[in-house]
Amino acid sequence: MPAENYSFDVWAEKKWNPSGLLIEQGGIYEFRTEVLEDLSDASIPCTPDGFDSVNILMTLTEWLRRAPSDKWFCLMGTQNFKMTTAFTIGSARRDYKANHSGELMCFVNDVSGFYFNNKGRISVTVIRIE
Ligand SMILES: [Ca+2]
Repeated sequence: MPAENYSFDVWAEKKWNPSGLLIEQGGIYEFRTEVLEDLSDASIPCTPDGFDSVNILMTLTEWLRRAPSDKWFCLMGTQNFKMTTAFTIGSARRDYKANHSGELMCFVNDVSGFYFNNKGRISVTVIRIE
């Protein structure tokens, strides 16, 4: 099967970034990222791998993150806006096997009401391996 290669942009301040790409259950996908505009959460510079809490307030609110066990600002994917399908992407991921079918949606991990102070843009490339 020829590799399918698809790119789209993710804005850090957007709670959802629809990709226009249908992910198929059982497919295996590789993700690559390139930061097009520097990423920051308020004054904290970061990467698509995310960052650990830098103060007690952040530590105490980790459980409020949309994906509580993933780092702040870690690049995440879901299908069709369903948080039950959420998976970690980060800066790169080689072998994501889709458990669901649906449109790929991406976001950087944050508390729902705190996207207003996010900056940056990431180009995400998705390659179907199998
Ligand atoms: Ca934020």
